[in-house]
Amino acid sequence: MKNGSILIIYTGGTIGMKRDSEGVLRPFDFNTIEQEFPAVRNLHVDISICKMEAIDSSNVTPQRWGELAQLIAENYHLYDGFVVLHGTDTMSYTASAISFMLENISKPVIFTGSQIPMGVLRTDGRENLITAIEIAAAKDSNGYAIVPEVALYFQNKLFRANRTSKQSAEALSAFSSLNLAPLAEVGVNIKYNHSVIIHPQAYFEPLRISDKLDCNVVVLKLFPGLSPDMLNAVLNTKGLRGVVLETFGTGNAPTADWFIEALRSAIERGVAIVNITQCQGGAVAMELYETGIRLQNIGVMSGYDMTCEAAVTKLMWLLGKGLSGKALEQAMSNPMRGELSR
Ligand code: ASN
Repeated sequence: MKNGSILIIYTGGTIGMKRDSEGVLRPFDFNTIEQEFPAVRNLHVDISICKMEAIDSSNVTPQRWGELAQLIAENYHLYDGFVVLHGTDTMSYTASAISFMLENISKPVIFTGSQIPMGVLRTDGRENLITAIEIAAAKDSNGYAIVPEVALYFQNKLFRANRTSKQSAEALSAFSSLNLAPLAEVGVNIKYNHSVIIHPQAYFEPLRISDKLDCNVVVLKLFPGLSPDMLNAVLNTKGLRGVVLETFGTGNAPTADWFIEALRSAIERGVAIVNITQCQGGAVAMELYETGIRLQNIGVMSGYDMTCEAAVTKLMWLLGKGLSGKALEQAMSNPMRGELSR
């Protein structure tokens, strides 16, 4: 008997790449993945495969996130879970965006990929794919999905997708989730961390997608030496609606008047500014230092412990829903998909 049905959605990335005659990694025809990797057929899970145009994930666009969300929604009633094969470079962005765009999710959507191409003997893609399928199909004794979330599986760890960042271009443990414990750790057994996994309030609510994103947002990373001209050039970008400001430490920034005035004037023009830390772990706490209090006083919103990937996709999503002012600030500062701790 089969243990469930899974749709694997292949979007490209190293997991589906081979070297061409010049040694350059290029996407290969998806149909060969089954020849490369027949073991997927031997799992006790009904597996269907669906292919989007294979791209290097550095070419991903918000429009593609919409297409992926639509694809999951169209197939949602047909499968017990989904595995999305995606390039690692922007996987955390895509997976974060999808976590916001899918509303009322009660089935697993597990992103994975690899650092070493599937066509290479020492590939990490094999284990990542097999375990991602197993997790996507896993059910509890009542028949409910064990991980009814958008998650990311890589190198023995399952993370909440919108808590992850790509941390290494070299290590096989390419992703980190420094502000949230893994949803599962994989050794001889798969050990689920049940207290961290989010369950839907109602299991049988239909899935809805909200795929309208407002992309008039920018990520601005502070560094000593940022000039007034550069800052103003960014903040005066035509049509700008939101800024994810990557600040120092616990949300600190220069107190210079030119800096504060530039931000204040952007906020007055209706630009939402969200403060996240450029540290990999920890959270924004603007009340701690004068260098944070000045931001708080002019209406910069706290992004708490959100990753940059979560903050930028959440901001696109909320602006796309038409939120602004206090409603935007409230939604930004509350966990909508477990993306921040408060
Ligand atoms: N450049 C690849 C991608 O993100 C990297 C990978 O998948 N490991 O598509």
